[in-house]
Amino acid sequence: MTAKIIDGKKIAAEIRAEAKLEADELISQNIQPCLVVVLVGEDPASKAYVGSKVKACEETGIKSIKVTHPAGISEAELMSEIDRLNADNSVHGILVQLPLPKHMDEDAVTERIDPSKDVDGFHPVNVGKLSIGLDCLTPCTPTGIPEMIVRSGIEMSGKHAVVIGRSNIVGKPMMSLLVQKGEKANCTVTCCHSGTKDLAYFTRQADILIAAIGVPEFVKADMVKEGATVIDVGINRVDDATKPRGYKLVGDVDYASVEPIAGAITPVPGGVGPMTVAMLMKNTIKAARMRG
Ligand code: L34
Repeated sequence: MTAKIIDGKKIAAEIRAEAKLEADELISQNIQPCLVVVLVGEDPASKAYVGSKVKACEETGIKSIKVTHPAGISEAELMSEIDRLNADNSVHGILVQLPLPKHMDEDAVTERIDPSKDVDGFHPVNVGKLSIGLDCLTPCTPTGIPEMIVRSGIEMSGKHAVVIGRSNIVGKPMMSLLVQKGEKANCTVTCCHSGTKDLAYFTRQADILIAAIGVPEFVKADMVKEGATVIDVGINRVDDATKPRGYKLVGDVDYASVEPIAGAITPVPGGVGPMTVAMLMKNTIKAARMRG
């Protein structure tokens, strides 16, 4: 059996097209959706991701403002910038690209953003709302995952979803989303992490296996049940002298060995990454609607 390849790039393009229609509608009501992306420092991966976000905004009709700061900016300066953006009624979404330089407290910065402009869904108010099933802004990466599964014709309701990883950005919000009622959720959910004993015992029971560990090619064929849907959240840059950029991107799943066993699988690149950016467009539109 060969797996169905879940084409994140294609599904992301569909979602951006939907977001464009919604943006056009808002613009016709004299609301110009506007996202501010704040980039601190020179991390090459962060620069690339922010670049994709700005490009997606252009395509979608969302106004984007990219604010860049040197790595040495003080936390106090960054905080006052966030305060200004919070107070600016023409700004609907604020995203501070992570990771931040070591001298900054990422939690404090995240909490400074007005929850109604928190298009990352990282603010504790949004985390809490998600966990009790209230409508809110939800983190882009995990929010894109049920979208890509369901749009690939795979049912989620009643399935056993196993998430590997418990980060605040992916693992934990993924658990909250999957356990909710609804067509794009309603799963039985297991969370595995570095403290899990006999990890493969759990992962082999997954109908839907979501790998968000941050270890290149961690998930091997013997950890996957035949026919499972495998979602690879990892984006690891691995040195490769044969590539023009000097590195290749690999996921947290050993694609070559897992693909023949899986029922469906997401590639890296071209899987979860582009969906993250597309869901950011949706969140920005949602934030613009909420505020007007
Ligand atoms: N605040 N920080 C904040 N919000 C986020 O949602 C993110 N994330 C993660 C890192 N920091 C963040 C992103 O935007 C990861 N991430 C992200 C965004 C886009 C892509 C990957 C990760 C992406 O477009 N990936 C492409 C390939 C990119 C490449 O060639 O390097 C892909 O096809 O997977």
